[in-house]
Amino acid sequence: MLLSKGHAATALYAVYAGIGILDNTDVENFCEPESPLQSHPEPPLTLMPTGSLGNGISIANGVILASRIRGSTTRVAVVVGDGEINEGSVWEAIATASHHKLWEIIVLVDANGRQLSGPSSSIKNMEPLVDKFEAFGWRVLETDNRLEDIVLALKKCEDWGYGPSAIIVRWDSANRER
Ligand SMILES: Cc1ncc(C[n+]2csc(CCOP(=O)(O)OP(=O)(O)O)c2C)c(N)n1
Repeated sequence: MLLSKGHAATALYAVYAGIGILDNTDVENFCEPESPLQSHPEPPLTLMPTGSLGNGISIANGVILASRIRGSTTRVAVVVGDGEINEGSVWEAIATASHHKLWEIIVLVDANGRQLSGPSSSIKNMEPLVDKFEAFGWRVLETDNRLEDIVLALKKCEDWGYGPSAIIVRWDSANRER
């Protein structure tokens, strides 16, 4: 799993605590000067720092291609923000994944309709997202942000097996700006 929107590091640290990589004391020291838990994920605890937005899909592409060269298979899920995808580098990576038919990648777009300084639609509107991903040769699913629905969508992507998949995670029906 790759958290491309690194500013959501607290969610990542909660997962680390849940799977036993951290204990609760570590989590309580969040952002203290000597803590390994800073506002963006950092090595050595997290292999790849992602505080600078727009890099996660490229990193996942590299991980998958390197695995293929080694003769193994690595599946990578990447969480990106709907503000983050304003970055041009995201779309270069999306084109690269379809060129190499990277069926091993699943991108989850956290389409919460908000970013740092306001509504994503007024800062730089990237809708219609489904059409855009499909134009790049991706298979796209849309779901709401309930955990069980996201898990269901991930399972559907696992069965796909041909090229890259994206899941647009909508935060409410009003957010479907198509
Ligand atoms: C390359 C880069 N540019 C700008 C920023 C500053 N920045 C931090 S969060 C953010 C908004 C991200 O919005 P979104 O991806 O929608 O995430 P959300 O606010 O929904 O968590 C920006 C622009 C950054 N971290 N990296």
